[in-house]
Amino acid sequence: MADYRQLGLTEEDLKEMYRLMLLARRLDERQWVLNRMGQAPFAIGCQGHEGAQIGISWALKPGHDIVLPYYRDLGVVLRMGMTPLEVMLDFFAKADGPSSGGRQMPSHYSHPQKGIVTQSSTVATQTLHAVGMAYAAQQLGEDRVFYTSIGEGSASQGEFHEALNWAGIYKLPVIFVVQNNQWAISVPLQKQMAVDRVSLRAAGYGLTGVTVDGLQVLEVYRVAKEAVERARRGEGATLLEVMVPRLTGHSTDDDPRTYMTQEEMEALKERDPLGHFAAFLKEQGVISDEELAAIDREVRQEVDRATDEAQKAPDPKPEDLYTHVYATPIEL
Ligand SMILES: Cc1ncc(C[n+]2csc(CCOP(=O)(O)OP(=O)(O)O)c2C)c(N)n1
Repeated sequence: MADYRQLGLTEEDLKEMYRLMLLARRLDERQWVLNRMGQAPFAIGCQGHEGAQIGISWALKPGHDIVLPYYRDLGVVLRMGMTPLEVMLDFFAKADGPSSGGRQMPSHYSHPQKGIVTQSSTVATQTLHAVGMAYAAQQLGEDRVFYTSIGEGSASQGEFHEALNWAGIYKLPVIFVVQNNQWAISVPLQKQMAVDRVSLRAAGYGLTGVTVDGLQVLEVYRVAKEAVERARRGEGATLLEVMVPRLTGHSTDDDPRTYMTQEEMEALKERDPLGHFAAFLKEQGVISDEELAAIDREVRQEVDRATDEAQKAPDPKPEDLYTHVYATPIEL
């Protein structure tokens, strides 16, 4: 991996990056367990994508830049300042869930104060929203950067191509991230596109295109930092593809054993970014086994507290069912 000092990172930065990756993982694992216990209807996770998500979002300025994430972006929204409690309130569809007060599906993150814009369930539509917002920011003379992300399967959607085209014409400050885990539910990459890199498409729209291994967290950060700096200088958008493993099924409603072999699923575990990043930090003398264990203990406690508090929080009131749905209130 790249030399972290040359990238302007400190040991504290690296530890915080690791902690956020682990927090995303432990929250995600908890959501799957709660689903299997029958306490939540649906979970869709980030497991395997955490290194890519933290590497990229570390290059953004929380509180200033805007993210239009997709459902796997738990790491990104934590980096932007969403708390574990907020994540779990949303997960249980509670009244105080910041994303929608219990109206949206889980993992459709939204938090206006923290610069997080909700996605529609229709994949890739957020890429056009990012372009529209970036165009407005450009007209206003702001130096905000807009992050938006999708999976490689969603790169087949027309919206994505329209978004790239518009961003190219107007040199918009957008980072288009494609988290390439090779699968769109059960459809493999080869059935989605005739080239093996989504980033190749950048050339057709006049954008910079890069593919980077999501296991190499610092390399991901380096490339993202360059993209963010380019965007802030007014030099346009980047299509940044990160290669990641999907360590779970597509969602809790999916059974990957129907389309993947046991060997294929086992092999993916070799590409778990958490183990790789922990090993790198140890090798660099940044962290010890004791510190890693302490971070894990603290993160597990944080997840326990968030889960307990969110479970006890009030559900939305039935009389609020039609709020924001009809202009004229409906009598129930
Ligand atoms: C336009 C549209 N078509 C189909 C779906 C159903 N759907 C939800 S997620 C998904 C797969 C997306 O795969 P990919 O973009 O590769 O992302 P991944 O989940 O693998 O990270 C599909 C087909 C949808 N939500 N929207």
